[in-house]
Amino acid sequence: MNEPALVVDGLVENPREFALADLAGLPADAQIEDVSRFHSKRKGDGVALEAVLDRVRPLPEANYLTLHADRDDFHVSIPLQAVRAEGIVVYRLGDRPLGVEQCGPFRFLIRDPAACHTSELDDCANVKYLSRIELSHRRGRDTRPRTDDEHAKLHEESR
Ligand SMILES: Nc1nc2c(c(=O)[nH]1)N[C@H]1C(S)=C(S)[C@@H](COP(=O)(O)O)O[C@H]1N2
Ligand SMILES: [Mo]
Repeated sequence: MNEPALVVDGLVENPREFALADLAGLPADAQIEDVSRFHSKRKGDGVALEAVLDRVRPLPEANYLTLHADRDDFHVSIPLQAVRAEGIVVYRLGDRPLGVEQCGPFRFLIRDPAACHTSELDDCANVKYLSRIELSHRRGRDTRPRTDDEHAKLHEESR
């Protein structure tokens, strides 16, 4: 089986993929151990989004960051400036990649998310099964549910 890797591309100087060892090799001060400290239901270790962005170097015209989950075709697009310091990429549980049970191989988390559909940085932006982060000039695809009804439907489907 191929090792999972997170693609980071679009309006960046250095588009690339990050496997577990690449993320684990980012600076110690960017590592966020044990995300269950933020939310008891979420497990594993992560790294600050900012450290990932430092490696790919967004171009000055990059205004939006889009989180893609190919597995279930879920997408979230947020203004780059709003998310840059708030995002965490969870990438391992112990010394193994996150499994699908942990919403892996990568899970995006916002440090302090607002309630669903109340802000750009809401719970809905905590993208599971993250496969790609794309930088762009204009807002990218965003399939977040916008109403309580849409939420109810989405949670029904993912059961
Ligand atoms: N890939 C993917 N990520 C997703 C969703 C989804 O349907 N697919 N739902 C979002 C919504 S609407 C919410 S509120 C949170 C719920 O995260 P939790 O199950 O960890 O509480 O995940 C978000 N991330
Ligand atoms: Mo949500």
